[in-house]
Amino acid sequence: MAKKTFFCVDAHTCGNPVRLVAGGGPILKGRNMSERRQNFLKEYDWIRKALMFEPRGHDMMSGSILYPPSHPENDVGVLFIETSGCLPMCGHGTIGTVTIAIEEGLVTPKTPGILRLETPAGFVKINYTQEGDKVTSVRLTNILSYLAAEHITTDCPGLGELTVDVAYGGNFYAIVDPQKNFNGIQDFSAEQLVQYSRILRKQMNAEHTFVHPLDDTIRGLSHILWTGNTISAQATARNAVFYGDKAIDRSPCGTGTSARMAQWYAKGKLKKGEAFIHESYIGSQFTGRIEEETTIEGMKAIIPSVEGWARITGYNNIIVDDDDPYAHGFQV
Ligand code: PYC
Repeated sequence: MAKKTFFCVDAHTCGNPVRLVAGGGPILKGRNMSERRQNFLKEYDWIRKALMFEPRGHDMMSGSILYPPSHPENDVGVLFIETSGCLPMCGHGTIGTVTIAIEEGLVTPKTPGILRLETPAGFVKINYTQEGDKVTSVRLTNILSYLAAEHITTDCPGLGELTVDVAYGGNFYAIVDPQKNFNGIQDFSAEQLVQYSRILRKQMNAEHTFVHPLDDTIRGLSHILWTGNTISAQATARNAVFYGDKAIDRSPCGTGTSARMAQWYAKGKLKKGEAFIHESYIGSQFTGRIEEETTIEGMKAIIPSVEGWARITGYNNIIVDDDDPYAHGFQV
């Protein structure tokens, strides 16, 4: 009978969970985090399922595992685990992971206040601030983000015809702005958004192929970003990001914010340096900015930054015992 113990530090980033596996994670093969992600998916995906799904996790659960960097000038590598799979990049996951790693002394940065991170999607630079032992804010300068497709029309049962854009910010997002048949997320309950998102994602992935032009291991539309009226007068925009099978991100979603800034930039709605205050479904906020203007395969692209905060909620020694019929989690 095999019994494995994982020492986890739990936190939340602006309301969305982050479970950092600080002990018990597997040693992975691969020259970089992208190759290690493939190795994890092939040989160790049961760990993700056990720690993310019920009964040890829940629909919104999301986490990370730290690895030594593959390049000596960097500080650490991060693998993102989630109910939806192993994401190439996760913004709220990064903010939570950095907060935990610094506060708990899991990583010693070469330069205080800066962390050089390797993620499966590429290099991400972190600037963080501290007051005493507490990390008070984390700003990540994300991977290149771009608007991948515009005005895709699809018929969503229950909603009718929708016209959506697809943008990449570390994951591929279908961005559903107000339509002729509805005005935004304020018209729906969270349950309705989840239900429509599932259908829409399946349908769009069946009708179209979304592949990163420089890394074909990053493929498929994984998230749906719905937009709508803001709650706070200070916010630039609000979203409800769907992931996994039942989750609406409680944070404003870092890769979603990056994707949406890339969409706004391509449409001339956001300029380099302007603050983009993105509000989540529950009203928490990230501040985004376009740091650099660039191109990818002839398309307009940006290097965005996203800033937010996280808080540690507890320590968790999680046991996964083979004699438990639900050792590797379940979904209903
Ligand atoms: O913050 O990038 C993000 C994210 C992805 C899925 C949930 N949150």
